[in-house]
Amino acid sequence: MKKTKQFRDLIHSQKPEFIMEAHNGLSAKIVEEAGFKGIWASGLSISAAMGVRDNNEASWTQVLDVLEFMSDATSIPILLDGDTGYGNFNNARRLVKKLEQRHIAGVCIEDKQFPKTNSFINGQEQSLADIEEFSGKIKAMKDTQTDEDFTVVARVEAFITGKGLKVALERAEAYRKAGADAVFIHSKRSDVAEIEAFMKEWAGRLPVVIVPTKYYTTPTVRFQEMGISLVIWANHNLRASIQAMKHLSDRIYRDQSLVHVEKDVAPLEEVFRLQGAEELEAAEQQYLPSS
Ligand code: SPV
Ligand code: MG
Repeated sequence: MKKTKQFRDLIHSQKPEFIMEAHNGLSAKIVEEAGFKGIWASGLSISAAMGVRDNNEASWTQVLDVLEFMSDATSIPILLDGDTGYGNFNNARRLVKKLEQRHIAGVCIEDKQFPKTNSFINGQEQSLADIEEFSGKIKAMKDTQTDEDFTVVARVEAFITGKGLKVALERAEAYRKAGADAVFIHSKRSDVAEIEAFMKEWAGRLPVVIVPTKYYTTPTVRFQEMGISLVIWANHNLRASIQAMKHLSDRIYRDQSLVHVEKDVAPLEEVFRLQGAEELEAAEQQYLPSS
């Protein structure tokens, strides 16, 4: 099945579905092998893996290059965290064209200003995009896609910027009218109060996506009760790799030896397996002249 259709089915599933962050070809492959039905190409994680900030310091074509590796390495759908769309409606619609060419299933754009700042950094000081301008951007993206199953998710940053439920609902409704396929409602509270309030009033007008990074203690069953369609575990492969790499580098630096770490790292055979070395060996048999 096309990746776009796979993703469309996910967001329209009757129960919450779960997708997992990846930030390069390797982590994308690991997410697929774990059993996830989709991948979140996180802006935070991709930029952090490049050693830059989540402020559009990496150019959109650099992000596209990473995505291409992620898409080639996997067969499950990828939802790109497209930040604010990297410009105005024109930049955003060109993004859609390029994503479709790379078999990316959908893109999420957030209603903030370019260059964006991560939602968990000084959210109160961040300003929202003009509602009309952002709606036009969504419309342009939907008008550009050639695959009817390509998904555009509209991310509402009202709560992040200190605005209340009324603003969140007004914006979500405007983006629905503009043609968005789903709404991502974000919150930086450690409880689920804002999300719950939104879900009550929203009443299923479009599928809703959440990222429970800050309210991670909320039992997953509550998301089901609220009618959430898609839960994104947004940055945990990146954070796990930071922890693991720091620990390992410190240890090897101190020990000046590999003796104590060998048991803690993936065997080289596992690296080769993940890279698909076996397939190349078989292809060599088939295509190289035998000596
Ligand atoms: C990301 O993963 O880059 C996101 C989610 O946009 S968050 O960091 O929660 O804003
Ligand atoms: Mg992001």
